[in-house]
Order: sequence, then structure tokens, then C-alpha cells
Amino acid sequence: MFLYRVPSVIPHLRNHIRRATTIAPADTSGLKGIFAAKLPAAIEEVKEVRAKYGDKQLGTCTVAQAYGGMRGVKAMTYETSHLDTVDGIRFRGYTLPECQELLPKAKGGSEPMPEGLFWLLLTGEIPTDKQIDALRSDLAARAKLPQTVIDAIDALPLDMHPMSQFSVAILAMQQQSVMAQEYAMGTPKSMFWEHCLEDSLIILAQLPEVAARIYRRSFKGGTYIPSNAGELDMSANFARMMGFDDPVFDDLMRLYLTIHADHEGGNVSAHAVRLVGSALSDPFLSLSAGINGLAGPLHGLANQEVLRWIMNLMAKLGDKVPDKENLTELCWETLNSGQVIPGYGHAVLRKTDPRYTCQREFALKHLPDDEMFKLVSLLYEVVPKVLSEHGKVKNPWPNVDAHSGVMLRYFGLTEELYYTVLFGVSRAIGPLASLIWDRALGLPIERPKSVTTSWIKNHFENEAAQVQA
Ligand code: CMX
Repeated sequence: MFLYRVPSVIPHLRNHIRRATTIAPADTSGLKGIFAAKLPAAIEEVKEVRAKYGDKQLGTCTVAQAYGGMRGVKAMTYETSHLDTVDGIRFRGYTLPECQELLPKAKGGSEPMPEGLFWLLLTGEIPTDKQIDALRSDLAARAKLPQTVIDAIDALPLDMHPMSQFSVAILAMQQQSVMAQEYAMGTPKSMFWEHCLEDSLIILAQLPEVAARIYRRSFKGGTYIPSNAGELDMSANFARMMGFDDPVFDDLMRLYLTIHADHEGGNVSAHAVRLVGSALSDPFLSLSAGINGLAGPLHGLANQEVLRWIMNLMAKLGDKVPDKENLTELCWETLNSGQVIPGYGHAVLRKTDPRYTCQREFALKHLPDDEMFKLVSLLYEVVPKVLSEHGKVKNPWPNVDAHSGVMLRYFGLTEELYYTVLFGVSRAIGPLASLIWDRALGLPIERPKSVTTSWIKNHFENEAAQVQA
């Protein structure tokens, strides 16, 4: 029988919704009214310019790409990982199954340790068990959370979204930045990478406890479980601090923290870390920016949205057993109401995300009979067909977020509002490894050139006039 909790709206979000809908109609002479009055013509103008000049070259990209989120523009380098449109992510050339096979495992575990992935991303080499032991000792030596960070987290409203708490907490950690302190003392550019590495180790060492604290205060009444970073690997220690004591869940955390770590450089979170870091903002400031990007529903927050969407489907189905027909109808209902189907589609991938596939394999091994897993499997048979018929999406296949919530829920981590924080703990690994490389290579401040819509019109109109003359 399918009976799931209807997703709750946490109080502060409810307030946002209420505020947004009770704003009085715009005063046409006020700021909002004047802006709103200009919109129809401006939207029309952009549409025309895109239609007329979309294929024209604007520097190294086309006008269509400049308006279209720079999709497909090769304009940055990123050393730690590369995303193939069909094969998916490769970490330093290794596919996910290869990483699962080759990266060091914790005692008794069968999934790779994310510490090992950090080593691989930074050095390009698969670490030995001994090297990972040494890295774990380095992390354990930096794991103690400053009291100021604890106080900053504890001062936050309990109903603040966990991702907002996480971002604030990372900023509160920034007082420890070696890079910021050394810069203030006039450190030479050649040393930046060392300070960036030191800050990154502090972040990776402390992030699990920060995240676990946010979980326990938001959902478990503010009772805390001490860190045991000296004895346990990062994932098992994180699981324990959240309150989970199950070796299979430890393995799920290892898999989860490994597969979400990096996805080449152009995605919102990785690019935000790179962009902010390019101003020589230290890794704490840079990561907090990346986490803010990850908190968007088209990016990392999609894992929360997937579970809420699935629970809504179940609530709508009531006692009906889900089948392809009623799920197809419900998918169309979502699309027709102007919403996206979360967990499906991707800006780069054009096939099923291998991060989805390896989670599915984990589920087939550990929770094959779970009703919600069966529903996720059924959605895999329905959604790509619906999205293809819808005719807009370039990739109708599932991404990483379509699967993660179901497994977390199975093991008792039911609070979907928290899911993106888990993604964030993992996403620190890749972009920070990359940031260390950025400083080592002395990459400059990022500063692409932007142009206005009227600049585009004038430019191409003048060009056409010159050809005619
Ligand atoms: N459901 C409905 N419509 C979708 C869709 C989906 N899952 N995916 C794309 N579309 C729509 C887009 O909104 C766009 O519509 P408009 O032309 O009206 O703007 C159109 O299809 C074309 O989009 P696209 O080129 O296929 O996809 P984009 O590169 O613009 O966007 C992504 C990629 C991921 C934002 C989009 O597929 C999406 O919104 N998916 C659902 C949210 C999601 O799962 N995000 C997580 C991605 C992975 C991650 O970062 O964690």
C-alpha cells in the first residue's frame, strides 16, 4: 500500500509564499510599476534579436549562446574532471565504475572513500591505503570545530532552510582561513596554492560535523553526537554524527559523497567556486558561494524536489497502485502546470546519468523490494517518453537527483529539506581540489565581456549597412 507523508512546507517558506501573494497591485508610477510596464516590449525585443541574430558570432560564441546560459561554449579549463555527453563524468579520466573498483575502501566497506577521490582529483593518482590513512590523520588533526562556528550555527533560526544554515556556517568558518591571513601579510603569489590547500583541508575536515550539527538541531531536537574523526572514515563518522549506525548506510554515504563530488567546471556550484576564488577570495568564501548555487532547484535542490514531487504523486494516487498509465497522466499534470519534472534533464548529458545508474545498482542490491524504489524504477519507464513527447527538453533521461532521496529515505534519513546539504558536503571535494589548481596555475581573475541587447542590434545593423555600402 502506498501511503506517504504529503511534503510539509516549513514555516518560513510558508511565510515567503504568503508575502509574495499579498503584495498590492503595482502602483504604475512606482519602481515596480514602471519596471513592469517596460517588460512586454523588452521581452519582445530580446525575442526578435535572438531570432534575427541568434546564429551570428559574438566573439567566440553565438548570440544564441550568449542569451542561452552559454550552453556548450568552450571557454574555461578545469583539470579535475570531464563530463562526456554520453558516458557521463570521468574523474581524472576514470569512470564511476572504475573509481568504485580502484579507490581505497574502508575496513568492511565496499564503496570508495571520498577522501580517496579528493586525493585522485588533486594529484591525478589513485592513492594507496597508506596514503589515505595519512590523509585521514591530516584531516583528523584539523577536525575540531571552533566554538565561534558552533555559536554561529546555534544562533540561526531552527526553521531556516538547512542549505542557508550550511552556507552561513561555512562563512562562519572563514575566520580560520590561512589564505586570508597570509594574503594580509603579503604572501607571494607562488605560495597561494599551499594556503588554499591548507584551507581546503580544514574545510573538508570540519564540514561533516557542521552538516551533522545542522541536521541534529533542525530535525533531532538539538541533541548532538561527538565526532570520531580519529577512528572513522569521513563517511562513517558523518553518518554516526547524524545518528545512523548501520554499515550499509555508511557505504551509501561513501558512494553518495563520492559520486556527487565533481561534475567538471561549468555547473553552477563548481563555476561559482571558481569565479569567486578568482578574485583571490579564500576557499571558505568561494565554497559558500558554490553552496548558494547548489541550493537552487534547477541544480542541487532538485534532490529535495524529487522526493517532494514523488510524495505528491503518491498522495494524488491515494490507494491506486501506480502504473504507467496513471503516472503518465500525473507527469503531464506537472508539465501542464508549468513545472519541471525534477531529477530529469541535464544541460550537458544526453543519456542516463551514470550517477543514477550506480545508485540504482546499490538499490537493487540493498532495497530491491522497497515500494518507493519500485516507483522510481517505474518513473524511469514513463518520464523519458513523456518528456520526449513534450518536445522541449534536449535530454529526457534521469540525472543524479532522480534517485538519491529514495535510498536516504529507506535508511531513515527522511527529512528531504536536508538532502542538498549532503550534496554540498560532497560538492566541496571537487571544486576545492580544482581551486587549489587554479591558484597553483596562477589563473587570473575571471572577467568575461558582456554586451547589451542594443549593442547587439547596433553592431549587426552596422555590419549589414557596411556590406550594402
Ligand atoms: N521537466 C520539464 N521541462 C524541462 C525539463 C524537465 N525535467 N528539463 C528541461 N526542460 C525544459 C527547460 O525548462 C526548457 O524550457 P524553456 O525552453 O521553456 O525554457 C527546455 O526544456 C529546454 O531545456 P534543456 O536545454 O533541455 O535543458 P537546460 O540545459 O536548459 O536545463 C536542467 C537543464 C537540468 C536545468 C533542466 O533539465 C531541468 O530543469 N531539470 C529539472 C531540474 C533538475 O533535475 N535539476 C538537477 C540537474 C542536476 C544537478 O545539477 O543536480
